[in-house]
Amino acid sequence: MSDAAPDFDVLVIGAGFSGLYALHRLRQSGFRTRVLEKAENVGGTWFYNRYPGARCDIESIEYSYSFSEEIQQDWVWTETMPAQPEIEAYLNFVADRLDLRRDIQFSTEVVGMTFDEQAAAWTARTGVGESFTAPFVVAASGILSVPLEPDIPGMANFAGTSLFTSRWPKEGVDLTGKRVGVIGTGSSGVQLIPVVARDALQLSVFQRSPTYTLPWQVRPFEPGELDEMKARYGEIRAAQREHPIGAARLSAFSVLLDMLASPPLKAAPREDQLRAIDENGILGALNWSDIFFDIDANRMAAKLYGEAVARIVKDPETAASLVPDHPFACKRPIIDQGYYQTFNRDNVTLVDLRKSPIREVTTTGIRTENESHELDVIIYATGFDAMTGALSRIDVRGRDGRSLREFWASEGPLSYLGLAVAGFPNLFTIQGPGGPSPSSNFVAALEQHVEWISDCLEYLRANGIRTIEALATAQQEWIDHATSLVAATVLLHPSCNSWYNGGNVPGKKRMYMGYTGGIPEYRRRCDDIATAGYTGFKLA
Ligand code: NA7
Repeated sequence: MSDAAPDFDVLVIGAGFSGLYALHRLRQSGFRTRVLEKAENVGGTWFYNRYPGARCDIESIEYSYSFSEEIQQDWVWTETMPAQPEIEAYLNFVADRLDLRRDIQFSTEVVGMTFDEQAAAWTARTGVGESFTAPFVVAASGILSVPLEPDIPGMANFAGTSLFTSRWPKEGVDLTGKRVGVIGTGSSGVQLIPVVARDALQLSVFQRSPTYTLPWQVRPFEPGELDEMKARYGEIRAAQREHPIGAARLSAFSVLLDMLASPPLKAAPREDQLRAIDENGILGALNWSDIFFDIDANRMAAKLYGEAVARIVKDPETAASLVPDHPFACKRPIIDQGYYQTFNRDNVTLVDLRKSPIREVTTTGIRTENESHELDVIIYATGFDAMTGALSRIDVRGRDGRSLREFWASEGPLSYLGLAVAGFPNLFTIQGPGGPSPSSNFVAALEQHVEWISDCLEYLRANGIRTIEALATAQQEWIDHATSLVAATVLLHPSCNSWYNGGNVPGKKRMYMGYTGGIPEYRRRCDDIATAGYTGFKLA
């Protein structure tokens, strides 16, 4: 780097939910800020994941920014839980309302970032050879933004249309009359499958791991309902702020909290168990407190879950294939609208890959061990390299040229508070590993991070401090603490391959990557650290 003054005070990577608020807040604090965004528009995850059925699992009035009374009053949500097009439109509305676009450079992919210790500044390089310098970088690059492409032989040979849920074409895809195969039955697959089944001539669902999913009713707001809520938005936001998951209304996470307060399954007589599924179906099968801590209780719940599924899915073999064999709650909860009912349709077939794994993709479809499926379209709903994926795709070089990618690959996804990594000064991560976002309302979690980071930068500026860097000891203590919170739960069970623990990515070091102490407790800890002069960080 030359002796020239840096181009900006802060570079922000990504213009999704986190990057947009970071830009607004940092600009308000007087920092010259530039956002670099790979896509041609704002939205991040909600820009790319435009597959049919894509929807959030938190209510719209809570899955939205709380920092602007004007925005929360002026934006109109139409449904209890927002679908992708509405969230994308909301983020465009916010970008326009706050005049954010003038500081965002779109279609700009950051491929490398190097910290110059002498200049105490980062240089970010883009795919087309541009470079930008700034003392600080805020990585708002997303926790679920790097799609995982499966390594199935022959994928490139398929002569039909190959689609990824996480890169769905903007112009949409007409699946009417098509023979469609879907690979993947996580949240994306479960949302997509019922919608595709309505259009496709035939739908084959290629399922490697069955999933647990909670039936959910999403509905349009009644006339006047949203206005009534907006009139007491202060109250709603206050409740949200005090809630462990950052969302006080009904959500998949709040259902989990209710389960924790339920009676233990192991102590329940058979007639109570049956009554639970008689009265509450799938939810009744899982509504027991001990399943989070006791693997045997969890397995009992899985059996009961299978009984509840068998009451919906008519074909016994299909119903049996839909019963998961990993512990409930070790993956992020999923909610659905009519998932199991979809398997009663004549045009839908479940292909159980546990019985007959995929051997290859051919020019005309998918061949498993036992049979061939002729297809016009293959949809991959195969998940993400979560939490660390986005920054690992960039060649990030910190102190002494240390590579973040290599550090995380060899040591595991370590981070102090999910905010910073030792050896990488002046680099802040929004909801990095060890932060609360995997088990909470992401928008509530990111707002806290953005505010903490911008307050920190103001503190550094006011005190003439040039560098801030997490200490390795503090980082290890934090990760040990975060891990200790889940040690007694099924979250760490070896049979669980989840993006929560990196088990879904071949070769990734396994470690639980969230913080389950709740956002209020997390906020308190972060605030105490700041008040005490940023303990656990080295300031220079
Ligand atoms: P997930 O939840 O990671 O699900 C990915 C699915 O894809 C899962 O069923 C995987 O099976 C399956 N998968 C992945 N690779 C393969 C191959 N090679 N063959 C067959 N099946 C495969 O990702 P989602 O996008 O659905 O959801 C991610 C988050 O986004 C979700 O938690 C919400 O927070 C929003 P596996 O379980 O690995 O056997």
